[in-house]
This record gives sequence, structure tokens and C-alpha cells, in this order.
Amino acid sequence: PETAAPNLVAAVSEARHWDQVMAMARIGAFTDADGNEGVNRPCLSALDREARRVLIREAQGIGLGVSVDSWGNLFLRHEGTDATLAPVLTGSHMDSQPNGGRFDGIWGVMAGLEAVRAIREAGIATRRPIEVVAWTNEEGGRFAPGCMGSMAFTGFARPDTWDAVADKDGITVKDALAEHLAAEADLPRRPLGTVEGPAPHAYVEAHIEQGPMLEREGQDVGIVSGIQGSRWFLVEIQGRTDHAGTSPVSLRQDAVQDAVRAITALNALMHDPTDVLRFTVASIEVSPNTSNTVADRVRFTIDFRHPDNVVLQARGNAIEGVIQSALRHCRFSLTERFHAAPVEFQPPVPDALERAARAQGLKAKRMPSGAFHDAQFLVPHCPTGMLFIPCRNGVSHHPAEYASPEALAAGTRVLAQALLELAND
Ligand code: HGY
Ligand code: MN
Ligand code: MN
Ligand code: MN
Repeated sequence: PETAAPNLVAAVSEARHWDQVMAMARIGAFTDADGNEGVNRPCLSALDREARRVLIREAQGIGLGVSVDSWGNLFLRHEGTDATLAPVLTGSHMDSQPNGGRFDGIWGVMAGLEAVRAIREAGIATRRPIEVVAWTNEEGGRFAPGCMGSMAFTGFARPDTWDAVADKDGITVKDALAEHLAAEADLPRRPLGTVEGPAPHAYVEAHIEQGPMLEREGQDVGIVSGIQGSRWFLVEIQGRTDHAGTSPVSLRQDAVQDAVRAITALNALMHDPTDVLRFTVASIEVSPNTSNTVADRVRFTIDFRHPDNVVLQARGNAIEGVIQSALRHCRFSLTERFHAAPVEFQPPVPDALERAARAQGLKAKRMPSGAFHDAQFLVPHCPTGMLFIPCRNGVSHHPAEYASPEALAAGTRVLAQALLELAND
């Protein structure tokens, strides 16, 4: 592969690549109070479809085939010399957090497109097809949990698992997906992943690090060693409404007071002096949410992560008992919405990425991912790996999220060379 690298590396255009990522980032763009330009591009929305149409036009413009599966996962296909071979798959997601950054997800899709364009412009043939994928709903912002598209694609969950999940406007996944597929009915349909077809030959996802390590250590790229485990829960505490002025506090079933007790008890359960464990309560809904009626219902989310599966199981399984013993006057229900065990990326993908980085004289470091990614669901089906590039101050899920044109291009050059190696093995 070293001999192919020079003209392949040169074929990745930093300026064009930056312009394309920025063109995508303007779809759903907003400027925050500090003047940062972020994006709010919910999955299965008109904005999502607008961005996909830009991507589809770009892909068709360089001769790639376009198709979509029954979960809206979008595929851009570069033909190899042997169409019967399983493709190498690369890509990421195009949906964003509501207060999201311009690079999370979208860069990995655009890096896949630019890498395939560079391979074709360098006139290099690949034995295997290469497909660029944009997964549906990686973020879980509009519809929880995240990674629905890749979980459906890999059979990790049945495709109808989340049909009844509704967004804040009451639109269900089932309806949003039906609307989305109808709007893209002009695109050729393909079988649903490994459920209805063969597994890819390999999967490589390029993504910004979303943490500060690479920048702090002056590394050019991160070769991801694995992804920590994640568990998402929804807690619903049911009390009773009462008049704020007349009802004695001792007789109340105050859902807010019990929610405070529950979250305080969970903080104790999830306390980790080594600061490895990640425990987040970031969405709290109160009903009826008026200042002079005691709350009869509180819903809050739990996002709990840990790299050690023993801890992920033990502490996660203790949540119910801890809430039960913390409540004084209310009942509660606990629903687990997402449970992804930690994964390790085995050879050959990490090694191919590292070889490409070294061949291009880049500083590379093996490192784990604190964020979850669609890649974790491909692990049981094919050799899988991820490439990180530095992002400024490690900021992500925030409009100030930023990666430089040089970093985008360097990451894409490594991705291109690794894809070429995997597509010819
Ligand atoms: O939450 C995550 O880890 C991912 O960025 N959606
Ligand atoms: Mn992401
Ligand atoms: Mn994200
Ligand atoms: Mn991801």
C-alpha cells in the first residue's frame, strides 16, 4: 500500500474537503449567544433529508451508486473489480444533538466520501466495493436511544423495537420513519444489513475525538482500541398533585422531592474517586410544572458508562434498589432504553489505520472511546475499527466544537489508505 499512498494522499483535497464539511454544517446551523456556529439537525427530519440530498448529489456526481435500507441507513457505493465480494464499509451519522457541533458524525461521512473520491481520482482500482454509510439516529436526541439505524442493521435489536417511541411533539419513530422513506422513495431500496444480507468485509468509522487527549499530547490521529459500555434508563416517579398553599408537606406525595432524593442516592451509588465512571442526569421533566401545584410526576434520564463490563452490570443493576429505598412517598418505574457492553477492536482494522498513519509520517496513539458509536454494533459481524482526529479543547455536543482543515484532511488521508488496503485484501 505504501506505493499507492503518495498519489492517493495527494488526491485528498484539504480545501474541497473543508468546503464540503462546512456546506453540510450549514444545514440546521444556528449561532449561539457566544457567536459559535452550531447545528441542530434532528434525525428523520426535513433538515436531515436536505443534508442527505446534498450528499447524494455529490456521490452521484462522482459515479457512486446510492441506496437506502428500511431503516433509512443511506449507502454510497464505489464498485470494485469484483462485485461479488463483500464491501468495505465506512461512514458515520448525519444527525446531531439539539445543541450540536459542526463535525460530530458529519465529518466521518464526508471523510468516507472524500476518501472514495481520492481513490477514484488517483485511478486506483480496488478488488472489493467500498460503501460509505450514513446511519439513522446515532445521537438519540430526538428519539432515544441512539444508534437505532446500526442496531437494526446488525440485528442487535428488531427493526420494530422503537416503533412507539415518540419525540417531544408526540411523533412516533414508526411515523417519522414512514414519512422519511416516502420522501426518499426515489432511492433504490436495499436489504437490511446483516439481517437480510451478507456482512460487510470490514467497517471503519472516522470521527472527531470529542475529548482533549490527542490535542493535549500533540498527536495527529487516534487509533481507537475500543468503546466503553453504555446504559440508558428512563425513571418515572409518580406522586399526587396538591395545592402548594393548603396541603401539609407531611401529607404530600411530592414527585420533585422524591426525585431529588433518588438522584442524590444515585450520585452516591455512582461515585467514583478515580473519575472513570460517567453518570449523567441531563433531562428532567416535571408535571404539571406550575409553581403552585405540587408535582405529581417527574421523568428523568440516566446515562451511565464504564469501560469495565463488571462495573457496568453491577452498578447498573443496583439502580432500581437504590431508587426504591430513596423514595419516601411516591411510586416509580424504571425502563432500560439502551444497553451496549464495552467492545474492543481486534486486528486488522486498527493495524491498517496505524500502518497508514505511520506511512504518512503522522503521530498516532491507541486510545479508547468515551463516546458510543455505531461501530460498536458492527464488531460481532466484521473486523471493525475507528480513527479519531483532535478537536479543539476536546469540546463536543456544543456549538464551539471545532476541528481544523489540516486535521480533517490528515484523518481522511489515513482513512483513504486504510480503506484501500482493506479493499484489496
Ligand atoms: O453520546 C454519545 O456518546 C454519542 O456522541 N452520541
Ligand atoms: Mn457522533
Ligand atoms: Mn454525538
Ligand atoms: Mn458515532
